[in-house]
Amino acid sequence: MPETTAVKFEVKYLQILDETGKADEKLMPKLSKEQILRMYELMVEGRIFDDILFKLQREGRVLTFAPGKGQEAAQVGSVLAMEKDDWIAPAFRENTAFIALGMPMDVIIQYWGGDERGNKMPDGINSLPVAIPVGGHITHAVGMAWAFKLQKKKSTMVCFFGDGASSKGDFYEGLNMAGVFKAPLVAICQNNQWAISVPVKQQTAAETLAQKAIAFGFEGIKVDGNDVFAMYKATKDALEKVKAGKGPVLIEAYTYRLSDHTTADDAGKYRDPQEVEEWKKKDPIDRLKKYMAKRKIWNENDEKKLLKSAKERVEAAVKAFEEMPEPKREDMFKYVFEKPTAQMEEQMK
Ligand SMILES: Cc1ncc(C[n+]2csc(CCOP(=O)(O)OP(=O)(O)O)c2C)c(N)n1
Ligand SMILES: [Mg+2]
Repeated sequence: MPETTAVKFEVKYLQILDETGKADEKLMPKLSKEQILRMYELMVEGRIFDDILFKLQREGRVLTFAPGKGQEAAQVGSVLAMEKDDWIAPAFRENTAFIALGMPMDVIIQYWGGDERGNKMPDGINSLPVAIPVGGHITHAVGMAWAFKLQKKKSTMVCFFGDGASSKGDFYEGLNMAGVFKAPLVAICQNNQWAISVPVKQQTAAETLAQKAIAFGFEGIKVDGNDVFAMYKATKDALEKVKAGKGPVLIEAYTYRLSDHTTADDAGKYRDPQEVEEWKKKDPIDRLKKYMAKRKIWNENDEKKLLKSAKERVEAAVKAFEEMPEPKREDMFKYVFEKPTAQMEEQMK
């Protein structure tokens, strides 16, 4: 029997800003000088936040913390491409996305300080709470996106999750449904190469995570996740497509977790230090800085000023967090069920 091709697919890859700080002008999205500076400021602020929170945990001033070092471009680029009515569904490593979304840093720290009130989004912050169960929030995000469609709202869900989450049933169930119902969803898989100590090669035999979208019947694109311009453009294009009713988009942000999984982990036990060194050369912040220096819109004096002011902002947020009134002990029983069970009443007493 002669073989013919049933159907052919391709997965595109997008990089605009390379490791040397050179941008492909043909692909460059329209961004003002101010917007580019804002991207840089947010990425630097995210990194400083990360460094300070890591140290706070070591001093016992916050609980286990999940650092996002290395993933700043993936988060800032995508959040800045969003519009006012759009929503995010974060996993647990999206602190820089929160900062870019305008969430007050003391509230973010409150969450990591073990105070559940830090998971209550302030007015105007369109985000679901932090989702620790890996991949579980994908189905919620799809449900919400579908609801937006049924309610004829302009909003879109932007759902962040990791390479590890792509092995979960929630990922397949959620994205399959999103495809069938053409839910307004942009799914951003931050492939940071590791799920705690499990490398991405053990998550999938597929060449890319982006190509999984093909089986769901929508577009998947692989993007250099350490390139803030590419992440911005890919997200903006995806949002436009999704809002035009053309179905969801899956973006694989190809990036790297430069730090430990959390403060409870020691990545040195399972990762080759050489691999980390190679990825440091692709640092998203360094390459944007090189680009800005080339364009003469940034100098060492600007850098000094930013490092100082960003540190001051984070430190002020830490102080505000530490001065917050402590949560009431009984609150942990109050909001689990509509009415506490008899057993919970007894425990509370
Ligand atoms: C359902 C579930 N299983 C296991 C865990 C423990 N756990 C926390 S993070 C993680 C790995 C997640 O990897 P990935 O999705 O790649 O995200 P990353 O941590 O790299 O950002 C695991 C297994 C969990 N939180 N939830
Ligand atoms: Mg991962």
